[in-house]
Amino acid sequence: MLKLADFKTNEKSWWCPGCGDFGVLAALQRALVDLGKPPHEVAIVAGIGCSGKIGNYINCYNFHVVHGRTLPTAMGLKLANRRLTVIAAGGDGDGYAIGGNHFLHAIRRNVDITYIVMDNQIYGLTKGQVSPTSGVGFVTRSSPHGNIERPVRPLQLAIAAGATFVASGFSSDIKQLASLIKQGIEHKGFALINVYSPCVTFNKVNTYDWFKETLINLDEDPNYDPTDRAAALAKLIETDEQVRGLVYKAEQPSFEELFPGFREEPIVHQDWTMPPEEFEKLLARYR
Ligand SMILES: Cc1ncc(C[n+]2csc(CCOP(=O)(O)OP(=O)(O)O)c2C)c(N)n1
Ligand code: SF4
Repeated sequence: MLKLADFKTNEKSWWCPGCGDFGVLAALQRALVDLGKPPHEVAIVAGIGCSGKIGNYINCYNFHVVHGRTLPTAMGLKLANRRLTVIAAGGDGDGYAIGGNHFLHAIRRNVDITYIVMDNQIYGLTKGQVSPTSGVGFVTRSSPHGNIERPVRPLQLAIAAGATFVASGFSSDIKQLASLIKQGIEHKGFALINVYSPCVTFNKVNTYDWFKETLINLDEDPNYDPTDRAAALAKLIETDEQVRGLVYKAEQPSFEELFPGFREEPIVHQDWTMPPEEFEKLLARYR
């Protein structure tokens, strides 16, 4: 039987006391224990940012990749060995600014990975600049007169781009977040879990108390139907994405199921060796 301790490392935490990312780490570890996934069957691909440190604190395969490149790396891993549970994780800057284009295409491809974005509406690691999810008027070190750009709305963007699983978590509700992560991992295809994860050092506006007051819990609304795409979009527009819970879910074939080369054994278990003379012939065709 797996225990939480199986997913812990001895690495000293680099996060500020009170950082929302602690809750995300705890929820992810809880979800993996509950799903009975042993550490050697799990890989986490983490981006650059405070949030990207999460991979150091969880005992499984960990790839700390170049800023904004979590999703291509995670998709490559999954396609090479689809027996792995692959989690991509990073910040709102990592995912929606420099990695924004990959975000759209990962959704479109529907590779079976789970993407956890720790959304603190600011750049934490680089000490408090505006991020793509920062609100209008937000005063930061890079916007001293208030942010004039309208924010990206990741949940609406994901649904509009064809996402098959979209959830919104809050890092101080570890129970709900662990449940959403579990559902995301169990979902066949790309699963986005955007988590409101306060940066207590640089963001004094979007605090724990602020989220507690504003977030509407969709999981507690008996009239909310997460399989209704139009209703999900309408709810996100109406609430300006101040929601938590399962937002939208649809069944669609995943990329691996559709692509003939991946239907058999995972690539890492297939024999790809080629006799040297055949390899030379192949090379000659391209000279
Ligand atoms: C190619 C590249 N551009 C810029 C940076 C600088 N940089 C490091 S982390 C980061 C943004 C961090 O914000 P976010 O992704 O929201 O993560 P957080 O630290 O808030 O968790 C930036 C711009 C970098 N490391 N690499
Ligand atoms: S700077 Fe912000 S995001 Fe980074 S560890 Fe500290 S509280 Fe967390």
